[in-house]
Amino acid sequence: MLLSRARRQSPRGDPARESVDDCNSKITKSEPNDVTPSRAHTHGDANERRMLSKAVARAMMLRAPTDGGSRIARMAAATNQRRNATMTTSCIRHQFGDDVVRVVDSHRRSTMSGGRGRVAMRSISSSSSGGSGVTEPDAGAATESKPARRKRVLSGVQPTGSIHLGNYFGAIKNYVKLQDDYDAFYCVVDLHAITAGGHDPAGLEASTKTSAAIYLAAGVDPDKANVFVQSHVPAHSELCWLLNCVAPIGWLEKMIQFKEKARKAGEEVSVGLLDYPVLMAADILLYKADLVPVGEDQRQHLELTRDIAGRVNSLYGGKKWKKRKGKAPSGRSRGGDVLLVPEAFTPKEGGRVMSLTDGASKMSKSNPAEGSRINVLDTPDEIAKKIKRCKTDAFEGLEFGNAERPESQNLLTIYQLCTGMTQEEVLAECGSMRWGDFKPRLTDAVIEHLSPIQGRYNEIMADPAYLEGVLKRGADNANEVANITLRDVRDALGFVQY
Ligand code: AQP
Repeated sequence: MLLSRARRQSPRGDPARESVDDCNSKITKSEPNDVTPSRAHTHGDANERRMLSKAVARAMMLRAPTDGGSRIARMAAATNQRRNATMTTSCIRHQFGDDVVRVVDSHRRSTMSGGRGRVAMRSISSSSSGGSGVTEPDAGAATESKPARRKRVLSGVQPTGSIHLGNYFGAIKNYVKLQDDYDAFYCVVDLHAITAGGHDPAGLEASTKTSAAIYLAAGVDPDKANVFVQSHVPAHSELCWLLNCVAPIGWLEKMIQFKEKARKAGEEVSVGLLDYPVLMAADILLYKADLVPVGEDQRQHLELTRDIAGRVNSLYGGKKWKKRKGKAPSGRSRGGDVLLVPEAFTPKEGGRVMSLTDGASKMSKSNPAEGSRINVLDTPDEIAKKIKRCKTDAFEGLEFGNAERPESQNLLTIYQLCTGMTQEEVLAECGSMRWGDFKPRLTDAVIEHLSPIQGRYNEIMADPAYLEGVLKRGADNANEVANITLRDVRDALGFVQY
């Protein structure tokens, strides 16, 4: 994992010690002492935390530099063990990487199975350690102590109004799927929300909190993923500026979303709207995201991100960077790519949920017609009314894949997504139905799918301290990762840094 690698190589003092201190202070900042049951569930009980922290200390000892000798490593580990009575698994993952989490898990398993927490160990060469006693796990305990970097995913929704089924199926639902296998960063992109110009400040504030709460209610787990607000990580704005000076304006003027929105905004169109894809590129590139879950509508922006990253790499990376010799601030040697070129991930179904009033345009927050979308927080009555009035056609039966029937395609797809059925199952059940029979069925399916999300949403919104804690913790982790990239970009571009 990038973060742990970078931290280990940090030129600033003892990196392992520093990481733990940072993590500790984060936890004391963002986790109040009066842990509510839901928070206790999220963060584990005190015993578990103590076990984890012992294992972290052990893992750190295994990782301690071999040139300092085992005594120093053991002392550092013992000190850190005391300091870390409150470390959580996600904190360990972010600070030390997956390999340490694996050692921790292994330690925990051995403790739980009645042992004294002993992980099978073998000595490493005393010639390299400068003495005996510095150990590392054997194949049974941590053979995977040098795994590949855990892949990272980043995505976000802008808080410009109510999150609708398009945002939910096109983006948020995939956040939940990806959080188990990826190092996940999910932000509420509030800086994007003001690009239309003349926004309502109270609305932005409310929508930012609502959007974050919907992420969590939909199943994003703050113990697995970092959930944060984009503007809480200033590196987004700074990297955007640096990329602005790299991206040719012609690239931005070609963006379809800009052209469409600029046409609507007329003379009032803001510079921010034109610059939106550069800010999006900064969002993604800061985290060295391997994968970006987006709906179809954002794929062009993702392509632009790839182009911008490539341009930075070719203008400032490679030999030019290497020639300046020495190390970048992250500890890596100068040279090679400055930024990682990401991949888009668009789900097969749900990548493009269409408007209820026009099956040929996408469901969108900015459509002035409220009846064109179903919001995740709509009441059953609102959902029923919207579906009752939605556009249909005069064809017999219902079908997928007929270009002349975009409404049939869209409404069947929403049904499929809400029920979890396959296309074949949907067709078998509904293919011969008339609209009048299908609409109530679709209404029930949407209400049933959204009702548990709405229940969890209400609980989260009733506990503002919890939401604040999640967002602060997420921002702390995000700042740490983002600043590593930003400092390297500044370095590659020749900015003086102390
Ligand atoms: N209709 C859609 N179908 C599938 N995915 C969609 N997304 C948006 N609309 C659909 C995906 O949701 C994520 C967040 O989008 P956003 O809020 O950042 O902005 P957007 O793409 O511009 O979406 P909206 O809701 O339609 O906003 P407005 O009206 O302001 O344009 C993205 O991953 C997007 O692909």
